[in-house]
Amino acid sequence: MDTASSLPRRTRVGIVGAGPAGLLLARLLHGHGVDCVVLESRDRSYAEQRQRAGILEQSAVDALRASGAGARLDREGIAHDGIELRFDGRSHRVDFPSLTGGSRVWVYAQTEVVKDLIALQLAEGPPLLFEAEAVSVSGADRPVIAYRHGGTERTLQCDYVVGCDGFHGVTRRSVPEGVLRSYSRAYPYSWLGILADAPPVYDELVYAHSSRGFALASMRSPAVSRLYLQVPNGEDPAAWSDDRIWDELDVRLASAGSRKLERGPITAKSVLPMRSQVTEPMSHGRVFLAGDAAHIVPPTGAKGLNLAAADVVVLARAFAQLERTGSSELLDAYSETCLRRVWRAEHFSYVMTTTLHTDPAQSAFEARLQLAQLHRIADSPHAAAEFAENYTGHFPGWA
Ligand code: RFL
Ligand code: PHB
Repeated sequence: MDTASSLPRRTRVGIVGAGPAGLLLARLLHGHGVDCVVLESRDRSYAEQRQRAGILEQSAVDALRASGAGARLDREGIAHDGIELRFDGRSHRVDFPSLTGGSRVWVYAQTEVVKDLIALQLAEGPPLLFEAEAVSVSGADRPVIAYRHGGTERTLQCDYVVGCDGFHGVTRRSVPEGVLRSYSRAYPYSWLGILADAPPVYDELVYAHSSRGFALASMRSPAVSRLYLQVPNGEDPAAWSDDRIWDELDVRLASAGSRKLERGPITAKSVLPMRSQVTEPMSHGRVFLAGDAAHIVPPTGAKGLNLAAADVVVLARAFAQLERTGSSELLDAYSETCLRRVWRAEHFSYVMTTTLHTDPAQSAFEARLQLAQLHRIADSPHAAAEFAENYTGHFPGWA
């Protein structure tokens, strides 16, 4: 694939970006016999190492299995039947299966999802080019991707293009001005995220509201913890020594009778800003947007990767219908179909974020409202079921 003559010049579906959305879409299209090519601006190891999401909904797990990339996930993924909310000196467990009729989520890192999909794709196809940066997508009816590879600018003629190139990607920016609407919100805080070689002490994820700010205890494996602290926007990670991080986590995660974290070497430390953003519609002519290229959520609800998977499942089904029957009915409905789930997740992520974090400008009254909302989830099975359906992505009656 790397000599100039063997580079693809045309394809049915050109996919920009080899994050989870682009890779999963490529595998699903391949399974349906739809020809496609994936262009990724970074190299393989960068794409595989980027630390991000950790929680998969059942529907994302099902899609990964359908793509052929479910074997290691089935061996190493950890099923979680609930999460713990800590606030106001108490701790409350939300039990997913009993509240949703059997739903649960899976802890399996995005890095591993991406590794599994890349390995499969390099072994079985479709073509995947690393260090191939799309510089523009032109023409809505017969789109052409211009990209840079090996120091040369090349083109890929496509019947369709799917921009899976994340929030900063080029596909959305290539759509003529005035076609797309954008809705967004910034938040007055960020997350300091760490990875530590320390066994998680809690069996499930712990989301903690505290007057000092939000904290989250998550995990990557039985030996590796993933932990987050709310910090001010623009915070320098260097201002946080390892001891300061562990001490602050202990204070914010403390609740009556809870265990202290086990400490270990911190192997990664970064500050992540938060935003909500939705682009509508998620298509223009034969150019489609999927995953973070179309929408961003703050990480609190663990929805970003799951929304990306949900988008490409809809798209793959639509392309399969087009290929099989010539009908573009599902493709024409793509944006509308996806936006329903997108806005549901936007709302949940927003509510969860604003309920659990301390806004530096918030009044004492607003802080009491946050606690009232958290007590409601703890006290009412209806409120808890609403939370559990959203968290697991299980919505009765939805296709
Ligand atoms: P990605 O993963 O950003 O991949 C986009 C890919 O496109 C490439 N690219 C280009 N390639 C070619 N030409 C160009 N011009 C290109 N421009 C960009 C990029 O190099 C990259 O490889 O988007 P995708 O595939 O839509 O996937 C979205 C998810 O990565 C994202 O939503 C999640 O990580 C969000 N998220 C979480 N989601 C969950 O479902 N559960 C979680 O627990 C969860 N935790 C998180 C998260 C995101 C976080 N951060 C970093 C904000 C935790 C954190 C801390
Ligand atoms: C993670 O493990 O990285 C993670 C888990 C849950 C979230 C966000 C991130 O809500």
